[in-house]
Amino acid sequence: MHSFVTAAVVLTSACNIIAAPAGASNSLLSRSPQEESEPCESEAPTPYPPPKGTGACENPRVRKEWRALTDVEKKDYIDAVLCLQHQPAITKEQFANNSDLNPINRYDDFHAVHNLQTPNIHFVGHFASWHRYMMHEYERTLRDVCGYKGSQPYWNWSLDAQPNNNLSVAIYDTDVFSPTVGFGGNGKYVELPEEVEGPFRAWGRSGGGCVQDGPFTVPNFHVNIGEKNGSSCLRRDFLPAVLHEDADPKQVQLVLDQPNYTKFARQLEGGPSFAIPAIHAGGHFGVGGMLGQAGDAANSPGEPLFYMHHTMIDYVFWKWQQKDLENRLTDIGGPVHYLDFGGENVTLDFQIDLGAIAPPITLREALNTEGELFCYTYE
Ligand SMILES: [Cu+2]
Repeated sequence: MHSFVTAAVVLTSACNIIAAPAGASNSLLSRSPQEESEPCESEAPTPYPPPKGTGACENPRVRKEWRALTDVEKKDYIDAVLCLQHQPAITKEQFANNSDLNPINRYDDFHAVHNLQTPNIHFVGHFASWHRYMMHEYERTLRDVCGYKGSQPYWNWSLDAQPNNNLSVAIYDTDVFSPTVGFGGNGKYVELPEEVEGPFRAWGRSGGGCVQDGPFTVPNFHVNIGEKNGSSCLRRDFLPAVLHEDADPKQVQLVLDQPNYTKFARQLEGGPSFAIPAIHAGGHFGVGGMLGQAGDAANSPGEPLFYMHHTMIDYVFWKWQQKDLENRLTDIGGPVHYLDFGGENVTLDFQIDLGAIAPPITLREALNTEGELFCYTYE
């Protein structure tokens, strides 16, 4: 048993989102969390999550695709995300001596921890498990801290991909990007500053500035990590060509067809070059392009869609495991260090952690979505 178990404190719901006043528009855009959320009374933040489950995962929570949620469920989720920005950070101490990362609120915690660990959690054998753990803790925080009753949803981009029509913007014309029942749309178009280099200059980027509509505009939502001036707006820079190509159902199938974990992980993440499509890259660059947070490896959690995208990645991971669960609950491999294929490999005892958000767990624990630690499934 881990030592953190005894130190854990169970949080009760601390943040009650009050219903919009009579006559208010249904639009999330018109809502101001400052006015309508009860200031989420902060209890002493707990450094660690509640104890692990008592052993059996009897009623796994079901994670669903965004469009399978009712409009009320969609709104509950988005309200809970906004609520995180009104809760005090629990990682302040962890970053006390790090002048680059100043988490202010509970949303920033995840962004800051991801930023710090970026060199150690991408293009490694524990990439999928680390992000699985992050999604789990984000979901748990939405529920425990912000009173969210549902499960973490995902965005299945492959439902909308048109790889043969890859400049079409229809992939963004869904409830996921709706200003009223989704995450809002593109950023305002801005010219690319000359000094910005990257592989996507010629791919038809279309935004780059602050998001214009939906719930995550200023002043309702701020990005407080990884910004030159401390705090900024959420930016998006839709790049349909890359999203269509990477979100192609054939790409998903290619990942699912891999015979062992090491091959699965390589196919999932692709390479650091973007010449070859990879499903993980699509959600990032299709939304963040060159100037949006989603396209920045370290700072992509500044984009609320990051969690929808990475839960989709986890869904693919889960689906791959389900094809041969008996073996795949213990199949792991891939490098300990960034791109160090051929070097030391991770094992089931390898540990991952989320800094001050959550304690170390082993990959053995992370591989099981219906075990002692995680208890969820997908539909
Ligand atoms: Cu990441």
